[in-house]
Amino acid sequence: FGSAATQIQRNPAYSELTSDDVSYFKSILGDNGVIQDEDRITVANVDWMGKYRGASQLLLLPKSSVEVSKILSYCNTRRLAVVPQGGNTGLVGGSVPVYDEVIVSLAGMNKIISFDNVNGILTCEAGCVLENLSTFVENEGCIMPLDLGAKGSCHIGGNISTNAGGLRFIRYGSLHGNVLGLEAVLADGTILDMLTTLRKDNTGYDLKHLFIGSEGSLGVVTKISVLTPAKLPSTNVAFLSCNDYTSCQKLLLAARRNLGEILSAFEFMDNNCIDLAMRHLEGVQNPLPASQTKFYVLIETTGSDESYDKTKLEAFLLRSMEDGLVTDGVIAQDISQASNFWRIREGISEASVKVGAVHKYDLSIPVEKLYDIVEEMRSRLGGKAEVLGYGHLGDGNLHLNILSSKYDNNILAQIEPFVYEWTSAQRGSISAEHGLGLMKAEKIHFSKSPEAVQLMGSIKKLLDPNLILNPYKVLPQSVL
Ligand code: FAD
Ligand code: 2HG
Ligand code: ZN
Repeated sequence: FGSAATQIQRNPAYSELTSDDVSYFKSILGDNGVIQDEDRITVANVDWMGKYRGASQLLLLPKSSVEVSKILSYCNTRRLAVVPQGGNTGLVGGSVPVYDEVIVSLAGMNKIISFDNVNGILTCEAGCVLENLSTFVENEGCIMPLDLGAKGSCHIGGNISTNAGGLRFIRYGSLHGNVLGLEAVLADGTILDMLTTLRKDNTGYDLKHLFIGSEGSLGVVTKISVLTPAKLPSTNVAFLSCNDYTSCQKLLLAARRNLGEILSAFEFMDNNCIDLAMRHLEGVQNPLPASQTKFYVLIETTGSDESYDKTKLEAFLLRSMEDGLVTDGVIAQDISQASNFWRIREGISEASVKVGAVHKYDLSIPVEKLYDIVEEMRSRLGGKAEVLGYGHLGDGNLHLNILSSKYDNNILAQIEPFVYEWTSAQRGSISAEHGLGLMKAEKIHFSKSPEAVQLMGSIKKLLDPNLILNPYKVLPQSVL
């Protein structure tokens, strides 16, 4: 399993599932909430990339926070390990069992609870699919503060548990800012109600933040309330080519200065990404087929005045061409062209898994240095694997994808620990937005001090003393 390969042994402190356990779960969830069907279990045991595979025999589908509470309280007493699962689109092996952990899926908790359209505050259960929430709030004149390629499957609870970034981060910022409140169930079954809908609330420690980005290791998120910005009437998308990485950086600076308040996305990809997308994504067209450049940038603007926004974007592009930052470019003339541009950018992940084996690194690196690691990796691997660089340039977040036809330990040995050491030397982050999961639990020290990791271990042990929640993930075994 490539970088998924873990040397971690099953923790013998965990009990093995018995038929009495299954009977208990049936007594609280009914037969429909207790899944043992092999096909359904197999799907839930394997991650989106087909790279991480667990051996769970049980998938539970609670319908309420009380049911989640009963499940966890029982598992805690019995010492049955649990994996909380949302849409199972995570990219670090966090959402699937490592061994025989019970999978607790939030898919059955998908109700919208309320929408305050004066303040744009949505309250819903954690298992709502992001795209369904987007459709719902758009009908109310708002948008979700985050958007990502996995929107059709990922849950808002999964987004919060990974603190997902995505394509709107540059405009609306992190979920730490947009999530107003949440409800979480602790390992012992305590239901922690922090489901406020207040913009300002400085009463004591803001505990909800512990659950944002903790990847199911501290509790199961069951309900959330989130700010939804107003849906603005004018959106424009441009697809541009740049000859070199320095031009991409200069273009970003120019976009921040000149597009200012209407800039809503600034994404970049190298030409290897475009080649890959053209090879593997059905129905997409290269927006700039004649340009033989190394880099492509997708810029989106969102504002309230169609003609003002368009004029502003056109003037920006003209100036960028005159200044030599952009060699070619096109502004989408209709929705289908705009979605073609986005399909290319959002489809890179999907295309990457079609090659066979993929190693994904999700790095925060100062923008000036961000592409150096892609070039260094290419020269290290010397053609043994395909190296792609793309990501959320506006947020300093690189997605480095290394593709080969099958997993090969020699390739992996060329990549790791080099990629982590390099990132650490730049004081970057080895997990910008995807989390640590199983893949990087033992690598956390590349981005966090020993003291910080120790404190994380203490928090984990305080909230989950029997370590039943998402074992082997997020934190190194040494601090538990
Ligand atoms: P899962 O994959 O099911 O779980 C992820 C983690 O959260 C696991 O550790 C799991 O145990 C935990 N978890 C899930 N639900 C809960 C819950 N209710 N309570 C407690 N813990 C829970 N990520 C980005 O940040 N930005 C992107 O742009 C982006 N684009 C993507 C595009 C594609 C095509 C794909 C496949 C993935 C992408 N991702 C991206 C990664 C992934 O989609 C996100 O991490 C997403 O937030 C995961 O949500 P999920 O519901 O699928 O969670
Ligand atoms: C994206 O920005 C996602 O497309 C996925 O975060 C990145 O697949 C990846 O490496
Ligand atoms: Zn991303």
